[in-house]
Order: sequence, then structure tokens, then C-alpha cells
Amino acid sequence: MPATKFDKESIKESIISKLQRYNGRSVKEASPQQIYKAVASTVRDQIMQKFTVARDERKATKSKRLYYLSVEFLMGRSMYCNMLNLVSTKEYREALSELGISLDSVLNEEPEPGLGNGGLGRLAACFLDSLSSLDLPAMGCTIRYEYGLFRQKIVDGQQVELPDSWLENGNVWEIPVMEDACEVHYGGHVDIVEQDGKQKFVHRDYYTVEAVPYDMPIVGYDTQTVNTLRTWSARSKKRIDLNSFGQGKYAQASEEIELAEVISKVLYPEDKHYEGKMLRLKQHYFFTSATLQYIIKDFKKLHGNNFELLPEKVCIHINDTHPGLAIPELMRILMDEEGLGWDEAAEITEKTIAYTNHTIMAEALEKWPEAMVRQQLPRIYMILEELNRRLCDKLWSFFPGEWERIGHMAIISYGQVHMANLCVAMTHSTNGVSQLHGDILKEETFHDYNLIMPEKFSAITNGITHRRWLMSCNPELTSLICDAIGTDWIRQPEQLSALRPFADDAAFREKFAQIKQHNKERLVRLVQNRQGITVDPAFIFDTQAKRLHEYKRQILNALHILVLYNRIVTDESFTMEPRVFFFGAKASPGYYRAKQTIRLINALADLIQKHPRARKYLQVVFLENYDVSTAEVLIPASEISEQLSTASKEASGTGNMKFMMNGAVTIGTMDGANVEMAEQVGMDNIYIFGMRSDTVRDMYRENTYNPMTIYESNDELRRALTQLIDGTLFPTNPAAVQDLYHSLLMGENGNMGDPYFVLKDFGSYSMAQRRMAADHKNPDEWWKKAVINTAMSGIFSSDRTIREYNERIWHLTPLKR
Ligand code: 26Q
Repeated sequence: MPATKFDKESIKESIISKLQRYNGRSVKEASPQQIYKAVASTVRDQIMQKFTVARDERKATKSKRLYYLSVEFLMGRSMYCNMLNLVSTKEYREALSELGISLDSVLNEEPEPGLGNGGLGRLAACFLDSLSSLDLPAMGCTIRYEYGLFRQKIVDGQQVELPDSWLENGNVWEIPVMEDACEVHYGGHVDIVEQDGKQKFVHRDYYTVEAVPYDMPIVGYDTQTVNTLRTWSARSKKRIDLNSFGQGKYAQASEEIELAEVISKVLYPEDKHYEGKMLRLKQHYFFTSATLQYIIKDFKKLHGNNFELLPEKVCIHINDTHPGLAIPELMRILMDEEGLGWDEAAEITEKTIAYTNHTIMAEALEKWPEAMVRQQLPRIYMILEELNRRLCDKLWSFFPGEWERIGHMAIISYGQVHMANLCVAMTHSTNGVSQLHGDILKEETFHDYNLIMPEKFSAITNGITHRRWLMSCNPELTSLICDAIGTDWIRQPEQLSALRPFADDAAFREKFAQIKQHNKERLVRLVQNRQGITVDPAFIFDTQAKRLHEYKRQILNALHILVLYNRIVTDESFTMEPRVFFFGAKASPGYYRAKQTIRLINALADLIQKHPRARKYLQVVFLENYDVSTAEVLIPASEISEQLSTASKEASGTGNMKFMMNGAVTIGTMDGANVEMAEQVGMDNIYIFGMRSDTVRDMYRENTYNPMTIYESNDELRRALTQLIDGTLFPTNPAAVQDLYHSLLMGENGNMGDPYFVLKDFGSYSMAQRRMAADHKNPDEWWKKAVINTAMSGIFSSDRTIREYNERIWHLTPLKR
């Protein structure tokens, strides 16, 4: 079949004809949603043409394929990035404009799939974009949550959560694949029976949930490769039948249906906080088991039963421990369904699966009560037990008699299944997400494993797709860059460094600053339309946008703003360049201190707004419902990027890279990827403050830190802290954030106060702010820094990250272009 063209005229025809056929409307009569759907399905037609070619190519060449398993994929909207990757933005823009439709208004009709909480989920999405753009065969696998991350509203200064029903109007980008539906089994018991002189394990009396896959195409930039994001939806095998209705069994049948379908109902909103919830365990097993069954089915189609070939033809990457049940599930399929022996199955499993760790925070480590796993997944539990027995035997030979050490390294100990230990012990690769994080994994988190299997450990620094986070969200800067250095950087983002000499070019800096101004005006319009808040685009735009967490220290920023406020209010001679502080952050609904921090930021915004002199110099804006689409407007408009985590706590950070790429200058700690950003731009072009990671770790060990000594010696800080509870911020309810206040000063249950060293780092932060404010007064120097930040951001493209994963771990061969 000859390929259909997608030039301007055929795009117009397609849109008109779809509106006619689906809606019986002309362009003029159609609703914005109808127009969105007609445009989106035109883009989809264009993608599908490539999709079939790519699928046939993979089948014909029997190329190795990566399966990237992640409980979150925070994709953001698809339409514009798809047009961009199809190299067709110009054609669509013109076609729509000739039909009298504005592209931007069409783009805003797309609901954002919020199938993730934060960094880990967004990283998975960036990886898919890079995999396709580098022609590497891959499939992303996850859960098709009916409700993604909650939508955030701010009511009376406080966060309120609303459901996110993103599928309400359907999803143009997905296709159900009924022939790949499969069953996932829970509960019941395992019988051991003899068959042909061999032991067989038979799972009985289980209950079944059906897994139905929906595939979403992932186009690469100007390539033939189209990969897939596969999302699994849970369905009951039971259908309501009219007989049961007649027999009065209707209620029971519908209860059973609901029980099954609840598995893919909603994304858990806890970011880095583990709780042993049974439904969550079922979710993890649900998509992992369905994916593994599909992997083996596809493998057998291409390669028959030659399972030694599996590690050569398949790699399974698990994004943190959440899909770690892939390990016993692969063992189960290979042994119970394909008849392999234990040793063979274990060897294949280890060679096929690789693992990335994303956090060292103790409260995020995934552990499951042993009894829960035994009851819900009896066969998986048996395999885990045997894996643990053999592992402990091996550990004993390294550490004879050291029970405690072995207990710490075991898969099952102290009544719990330790997913991180399972992943390190049973995969061939464990990697961290920045150099510093990789070192901490080796020296602390997995210290003893590193002693006996050092070859497994590596660090590959995270990255972001420059297609979404520069080309799509900042088109003006993109054309300025192309005018200056050509277009090679689009395929080889490290070549952005060719821009560096332009930092000394006054005319270039002028244009760079002008583009920032336009992006600031775009954000001003968004804030005005969405929240009715007026922002002056002449102010400096300073942003901290990320999940709300104590270790990320939004409160350090807030306390500093309060100190600035006090200087303005008490000293009539004090002036500063006017600055607006943007915050974007969702708090987990059950995380009390995080919610109090949101309350504090909003109270601070009010306090400043009410003071006639303060509001000339300061403004605080809390952006409601920070999501990918908001980030795409906020980041290009920001001049200062706040990256304040307590050193050692932020494994990498990826928001930091997005700001850098868009020419914001960072103020931050030596944590995560900030360290490598500082290496790239040099200390003159970043504002580094605070304790270093090793000092933080020493302080925890010594356990002698006392925030009260700082409280007593720093007058400005003490005053700001006092204002949290003396009615300055909350005149009618002075105790509103009392718990937060106490957490900064007093320890509890034997823990020290201020566990994230907010007071300890305050002085240093404040000095860095002073230096930055002084430097900003010199525009030539400032814009030079900004340009250098963009120029040196190329190595933080996820294309570089994916190339490294591929060279060191996956060894995939690119498909032919
Ligand atoms: C685990 C078990 C049970 C319940 C919840 C969880 C859970 C959920 C989410 C554990 C961790 C997360 C999220 C982790 C995360 O987003 N980590 C971030 O990963 C980014 C990509 O590597 C890094 O850049 C960030 O530094 C890191 O915080």
C-alpha cells in the first residue's frame, strides 16, 4: 500500500473529513474537543504508517528488545511532541491556521495523562522518547490507572485533592490489544504433585484478574522507529450475566467484578513513602506478571523454546524495586510453565534483568510483610524463600557467623520481604542515577553487596529529553540556537556546547534575554488566566518546582523570603531588585508537614501582598496543580532555579537539568546531579551553598547536631521562625503550622531536631542569595551565565543517558533508519 502523504493539504482534508464522518460537523460547527480529536487522530494516522513498518522490521530482524518496567510513566501531553518528532509542526500549524483554528487552543484540549508522581515517572517518559529517537527497540510497561495523580486545588491557602479522570473523554493515543490479554492469579494455594518422576507445582483455588493491554505509540525524532508504551488495565473475567441476575446473584457478581477492577483504578500518590498496602502489592504483581507473560509469549514466537537465548534477545529493566517481582515471576514461568530447572532459570533471570535505584531515603525502601506475600502470591513466595535460602548460604561463606550482616542483606528477614536486596542479589546490574548517588549506594546502602559483587554496581547520570524540554517548550530559544550553531545539536545534544562562545557576544545575549522576556510574559498570562493573579514581568522570576518533601527544603526558601520581607519592612533604606518566587508542588495527601508547608507558602504570599512596600519588591505565587504542562510554561520563563535538597538526599534531580537547559541559573547544594552541573558550567556560573554530602553523613553518625544553637545566634532567622507561630502569618490561627515549627527546633522519639539541616544551611544559603542578587545587577555578567548554562546542558540530554545504558547494560542494536 502506498504511503499517504501528510503535507499541508492532506492534513486539512483529513481533519475536515474526520469531523464530517465522526461528528457530522463542519470545522465551524465543531466543538474544541471534536477538533482536538480530529487533529489528534490525523497525527495518529501518520504515526501508524510508521508503526507497522517498525513492527515488521523488528520481527524480521529478530532484534533484541528492551522492556522498561515502571509503576509510573509521567508522559505529559502527546500531540505537540508527536508533531515535533514527525518533523511536521510547520505543516500542522499552517493547515490549522488555514482552517481558522489556532494550534495552541487545540493543544490545550488534550487531557494530561498524570500516570506518575514525580522524578521517577518523568524519567521513564524521557527514556521512551530517547529510545525511539535513537532507533532502539523498546517497550515501556506499566499500569493503565483509571485515575492518575490527583488534581490539586488551593482552597483558603490549603491543598485540596480532586480525582483526575483523564480517560473521561477517551484517549486518542491508545489501542486495546485484545489478543494479548492474559490472566493474573492471586491467593489460593500450591500443591506439589509428581509428574513423570518430577515435582510439579500446581497453583489451585486462586482468583483471576484479567489484564488487558492498551498500546500507545512512541515516535522518535525524525526516525522510522515507533516503540510502544503498553499500559495494562484490570478487568474481571466475570461478566454480569442475566441468569445470575435472575437468581439474585447480581450483587455478588458485581462485587467480584469491582474487586478485580480496583487493581488499576488509581495511582498511589505517595512519593518516596512506603506503606505495606495490599492493593499496592497486587498492583505491582499485576503489571509485572502480565508483562512477563507477554515477553515470553513474544520470545517464543520469534525464537521458539530456546530459552538460553533469552538474555541475548530480551532485556528487562526495572525502574526501582516496584517491578522487582519480575524476578520470581520469570523464574516461575521458566520452571513451572516451560519446564526448566532451578539453576538454569536462575541464571537466565539474572542475565536478563537489570535494576536502577532512585532513592536512598530509608522510608522509601520497599518491604512487604512476609505473610501478605505468602497469602496473596503463594507460588511467588515459595520461589522467594528458595532464592533467599540459597542466597543466605552464599552469604554465609563470605561472612561466616555474621548473622546480623546476613540479615541485612537477605531477601526475607525479620518477617519482611526486602525488595532492594532481591533486586541487587538477583539482577546483573544495579545502578545509581548520578555519580554521587552511585557512590552512596556503594559506600552505604549496598555497602556489603559491593564488597562481594562490586562488578554489578555502576552510576549513569539521569537525563531529560531536549525535544520536549527545549524544542517543544521553548521554540524561540530553539530557533535562536539553530541560527547561531546550526542543527547538529538536535541529534547530538552535547554539541550545544558550540553555543558557549556566544556567551561573550553582546548581540546574542540581548536576543537570549528577549526570549526569556517573552517566555515570562507567556507565564504571566497563564497565571492571570488560571489563578487571577497579576504578576509583573519585569520582576526576576525565581522558581522552586518539585514534589513537596522535607528533604527538598521548600521551607528554606520560604524562610529566606520571610527574612527579605522583614528587611524591607523594618529598614526603609533597604531595596532590592524586585523578585517573584514561584512554587509548584503537590504534597502527598497524608503527609502532614508537607501540607503545612503549602499553607505556609500561601500565607507568606498573602502577608507580602498586603504590605504596600513589600509588594514592590517581593511576590510569592503558589502555582496550583503543578504538572508536566505547567512545567512546560514555567521552566522556560524562570531565571533562577532553586535546588535546595539536603546534600546526599536527592539521588539526581531532573528538574534542575530542565531549568539549566532553558537558561536559568541554579542556586543549589552539592547534591545529586547538581554536582555534575557545577562541573559543567564552573563555579562562577552556579550558586553552590550548604553542607557537603560527607559532612551530612558524619553529622548523622555523630548525632550531636542541635538546631537551638543556630536559633540562638542568628537573629534574622530566629525572628522569621517565631513569625511562623506568633500570628504574623496566621493572625486568626497562630498554631496553623506549629508542628512544622517544632520539627525544625526539637527532636522527638530520640531523633534529632531539624533532620534536614534547614537551620544549619540557612546562613550559607542566605550568603549565596546575596552573591546572586549582587551579580544579577550586572546584566552582561548575568546573561553570560545564563547562556553558559544552556550551552553546557547537552550532556544532560536523556539521549546521552540512554546511549550509556545501552553501551554498559542493554547492548541493543539500533533498527535500520
Ligand atoms: C515504594 C514502595 C511503596 C510505596 C511507594 C514507593 C515509592 C514511590 C515513589 C518509592 C519511590 C517513589 C519515587 C521515587 C522518585 O521519584 N525518585 C526520584 O527519581 C528521580 C529519577 O531518577 C531522581 O532524579 C530523584 O532524585 C529521585 O528522588
